[in-house]
Amino acid sequence: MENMMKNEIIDKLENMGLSAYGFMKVRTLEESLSYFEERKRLDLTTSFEENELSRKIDLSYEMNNAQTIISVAFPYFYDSYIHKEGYFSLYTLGKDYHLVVKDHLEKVADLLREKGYQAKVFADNNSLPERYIAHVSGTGEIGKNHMVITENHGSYVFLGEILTDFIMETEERDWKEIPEHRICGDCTRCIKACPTQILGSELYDTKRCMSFITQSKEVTDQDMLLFRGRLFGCDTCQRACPFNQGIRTSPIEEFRPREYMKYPNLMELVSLTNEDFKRYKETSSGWRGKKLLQRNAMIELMRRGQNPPDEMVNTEYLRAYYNRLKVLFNL
Ligand code: B12
Ligand code: SF4
Ligand code: SF4
Repeated sequence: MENMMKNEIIDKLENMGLSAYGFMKVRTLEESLSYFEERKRLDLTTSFEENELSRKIDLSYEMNNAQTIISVAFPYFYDSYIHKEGYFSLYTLGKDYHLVVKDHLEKVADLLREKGYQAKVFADNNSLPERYIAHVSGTGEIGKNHMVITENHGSYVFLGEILTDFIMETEERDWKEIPEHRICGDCTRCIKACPTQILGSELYDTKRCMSFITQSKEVTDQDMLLFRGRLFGCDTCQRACPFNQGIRTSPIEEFRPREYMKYPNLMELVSLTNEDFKRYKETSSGWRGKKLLQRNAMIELMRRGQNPPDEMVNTEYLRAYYNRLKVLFNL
């Protein structure tokens, strides 16, 4: 019975084109507590992650009778094109991944529910340490850029999970292997490429990641100089990675890049209306709000020496950045 159910789950995932997945027993991650405490003590965390550590290490926090976690990687890569006049990170180009991952996982969870088991799905909307789970369950390996790298799709994958009360056999990897980053060997390309030079240690300042900085409401002048075309997110350490060269494209049609995301128009973005913003909200670039996209587009526009017309700079928030950018870029 146990194996039949597990095989059905595996068949379902494979039929959806998902080849990287794994299974892990639900438990308390005693081994992670001091690591997470040390990161907090050194002020290396962001407000985007779960900072209540008792939740983060308790894998049953989201479902108290859970026995097994199914970890699944969702490939999103179509191509690595960079638009010269400002670009969005590759993960934002298609439909919002939270919705896509959830939709796919619900179909798998239904198999369990049909047999009378409970199943709850998650995608980046939870306290679960998703990469840790992906490593232990065997979904992928952790690179020196801290990304989960999969065999067929490199690190251009999202992670999702199913928690269930169904007990499954698991083959778990030792968590002590994480800091060894064996998959990388002697390679240090991502460490060299990182614009803020935060990689190279297990204790690194995630607040200094350009992905976080481009998604922050307040940005310093010094950091605005580091955007260099980035409109939302950062892919530099992934673009540098040999495991992302020559990978297969995503089997998931919803992740196909939308034209307006692939070839953004900076003037259009600065003058975004609420109506226009709706189409960005459908992607993974919308969750921080309209004004953040306007600001990021304005940073790039002004870096290129162009002044947006006065009527475009129509909110106090944008006006404040406009004034700072004028000084920063001598316009
Ligand atoms: C907060 C967050 C961010 C922050 C901080 C990123 C970071 N490096 O931690 C910011 C905004 C900067 C960010 C950026 C990005 N993110 Co993000 N982010 C998250 C989030 C919500 C939490 C991550 C977290 O807890 N970070 C704290 C660090 C320390 O943990 P971690 O690296 O995730 O996992 C490690 C620890 O748990 C550690 N660990 C645990 N116990 C122990 C014990 C010991 C002894 C040791 C040594 C280690 C250890 O092992 C894990 C692997 O190293 C997750 C979703 C989730 N719920 O997990 C997505 C997530 C990690 N992000 C994701 C993505 C796609 C990105 C970006 C690529 C987006 C982009 N293009 O801009 C970048 C990548 C930047 C990078 N190189 O990491 C994906 C990653 C998929 C993958 N293939 O790995 C996730 C899993 C979301 C998802 N569901 O798909 N993100
Ligand atoms: S996403 Fe960018 S800033 Fe963040 S670690 Fe990678 S290269 Fe560095
Ligand atoms: S670029 Fe090199 S060091 Fe960095 S994750 Fe990829 S293989 Fe590892």
